[in-house]
Amino acid sequence: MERYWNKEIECMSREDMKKLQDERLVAQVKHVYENVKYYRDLMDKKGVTPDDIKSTDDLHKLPFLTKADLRDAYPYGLLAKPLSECVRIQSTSGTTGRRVVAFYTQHDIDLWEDCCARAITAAGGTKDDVCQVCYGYGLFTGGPGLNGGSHKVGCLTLPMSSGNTERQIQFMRDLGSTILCCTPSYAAYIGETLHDMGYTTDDIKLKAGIFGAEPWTEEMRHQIEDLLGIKAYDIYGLTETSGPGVSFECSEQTGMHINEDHFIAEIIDPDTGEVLPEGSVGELVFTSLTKEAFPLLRYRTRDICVLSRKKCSCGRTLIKMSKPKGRSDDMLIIRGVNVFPSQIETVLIEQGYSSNYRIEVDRKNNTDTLDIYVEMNDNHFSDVVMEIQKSEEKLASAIKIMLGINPKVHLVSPKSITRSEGKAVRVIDKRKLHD
Ligand code: DLL
Repeated sequence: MERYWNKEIECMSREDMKKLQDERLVAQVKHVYENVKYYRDLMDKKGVTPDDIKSTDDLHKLPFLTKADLRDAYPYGLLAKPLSECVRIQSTSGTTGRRVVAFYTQHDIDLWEDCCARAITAAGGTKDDVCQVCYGYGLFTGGPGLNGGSHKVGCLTLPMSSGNTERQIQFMRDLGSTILCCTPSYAAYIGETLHDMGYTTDDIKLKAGIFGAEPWTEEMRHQIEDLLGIKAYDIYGLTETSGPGVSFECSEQTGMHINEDHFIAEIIDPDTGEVLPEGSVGELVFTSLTKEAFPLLRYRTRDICVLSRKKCSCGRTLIKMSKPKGRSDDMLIIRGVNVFPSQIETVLIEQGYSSNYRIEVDRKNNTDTLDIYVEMNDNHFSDVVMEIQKSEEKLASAIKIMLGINPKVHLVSPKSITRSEGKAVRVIDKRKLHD
């Protein structure tokens, strides 16, 4: 039986939802125009005033906000409430050269946690569950967001944070955790460690996992489900829009429902900025309707996906987004061909390898090179050089069929690729180092 955290909203008719969004958008644009000089200047430059925005049909008139704007306005330039009303910041790690600092009023935190409560409920969570949260705590939004959602639902919450994997498993066993929240790469690592410690899925009580914060394929979903004996649900969000819980999967698992009472999603052509019709692949843009302290309007996420209003068997009417293929800035262009790491992951898992791999791109003699390091597992393990070479060639040709370019595959010993406890870093583009 499908459970809802807020059935009235999650199953609201399209007509009523549009009315709610219209009202909220008009008020939000006014709030931002009056309180955020940076965005007011962008609107003035475009010749748009709050009076021009009468409903969501006028959304396209508003200027976009980009990561570059966030950098320009860092740290306080997009703040829409006095600091005295803000109670928290969260931030990205800044490893990709961008540090985003987001601000929250208490009301913002309540709404954010409510979105996470919807995700936990959609994954079957109730107050009888034991929810182990192994996303990082601290500045990263994963730990605090799911922690808050879990409290709201009334689960017994284990605020583990990431790391110390054997201890994670000990707690999981001792306390009978039923829901696991972490990145998919860490879930795979926990599953692998469980089996390495000599346990099976019969030794744990997990039933569901809520995994997100990084791209992961359907193939990886099945692998994690088998390793942990659970149903694995996707969850999406970004620091700029509060954190996890912007969208979440239901039992149908054909995309993530976007919490449309809080966020309007658009898909645009990343090159021209043109709004594309439903069903088109493009860049996801969010307008937050209810955030007080850090309300971004038409924020370009760089995430590439598709929106769909197809009727969902779970009963929710909220629009769905497909799994992001990866960010447009994650896409590699190798010898002129667009390559998403997720395409490589799909082939590896289909061919019976694990999700432990590393992609290295370089440029030698003016030609791009693509090296893929993959761990052998028990099925493929061999110390006969000829056999290893044969497996490498077989895998390389399967990847060539997917990508259209030839990689060099290197099979390496089991457990030789560093495991991830948070967001996995699987791509090393050495070309950037040379440029
Ligand atoms: O990763 C928030 C989050 C925490 C989401 C826990 C889900 C679970 P950031 O660190 O700001 O925030 O990174 C946001 O991560 O723009 C996507 O590119 C990527 N991302 C997040 N969730 C997914 C997902 C958090 N389910 C960026 N699938 C986003 C694919 C995801 N990519």
